Amino acid sequence: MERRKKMATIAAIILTGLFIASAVGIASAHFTMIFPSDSQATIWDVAPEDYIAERGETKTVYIMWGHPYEHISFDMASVPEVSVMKPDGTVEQLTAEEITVDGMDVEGNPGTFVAYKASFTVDQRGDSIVFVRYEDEDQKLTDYVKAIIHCGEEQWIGWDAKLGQKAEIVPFTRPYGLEEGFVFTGKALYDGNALPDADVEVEKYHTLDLGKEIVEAAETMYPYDPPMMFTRVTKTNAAGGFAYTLDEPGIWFFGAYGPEIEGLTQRSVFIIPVLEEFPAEKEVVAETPTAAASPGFSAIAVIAGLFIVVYLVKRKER
Ligand SMILES: [Cu+2]
Repeated sequence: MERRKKMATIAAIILTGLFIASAVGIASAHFTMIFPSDSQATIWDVAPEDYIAERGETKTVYIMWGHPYEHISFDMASVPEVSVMKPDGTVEQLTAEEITVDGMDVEGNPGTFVAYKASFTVDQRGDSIVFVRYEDEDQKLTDYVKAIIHCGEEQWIGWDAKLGQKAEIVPFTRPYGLEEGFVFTGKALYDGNALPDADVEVEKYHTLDLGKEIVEAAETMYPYDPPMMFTRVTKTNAAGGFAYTLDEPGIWFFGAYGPEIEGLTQRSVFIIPVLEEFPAEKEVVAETPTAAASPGFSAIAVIAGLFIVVYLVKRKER
């Protein structure tokens, strides 16, 4: 009896340990982030406009590994392969240069982390697709990531290109000019074929301060499962298609989980910059101060009109 109790206690300790370990590990989804920026000092202030370029501009993209929602960083464990496909379909391989970026670790402490950067010249109008392949043994993931750099008025050429990555998301929705509240639709491919019935994780990036604040709020409001708020999940249908509403402005990540190869899950990732509501609701109200726009005025006008009609009819009758 005594022995059985002891065994049960040991088992409970082991199980608790395993639970804590897994809870830390799966706090939310790791993503390979591609953030364009003018300088390393401003990478974490990434905005949708950073994914827009002028012709002739040199674009530098910073590649980081972490939890975008909580603003948690990890070292990149291997050198990412970085390339760009130009609007005319030509592919250029880029040199990934190792850098260190300031960030916050999984325990909430500040630290510096291994990341990479790469540059290219935007020499064509249209859409250049920056794509990255990154392997992480620790997370047992191979990421195939795409981010679109758009250049030129009405030059909506190239955003839906199929690159032929091992795992790839091809958008159905043009991934720029999107506002908060818009629905993003795309298709997940694996080896060029539709990836059916796959998990698609959806996560929005937060700056450090906002990340801390929102994680705390989620932990207070949903203590039974805060990460359910960090990482949303949808699935692909039989044709590999999926849809999700981008309900807030900012930089969004979609990751579709494919099969495992030599212990590494092959995942396709697509990054989408989302603008604020346009036109902003406040502006509309401010810019239309005429009384005619208010329903109250129209009602008064209708009633006044009726009185005039009744008056004219009565006058005729006399
Ligand atoms: Cu993670």
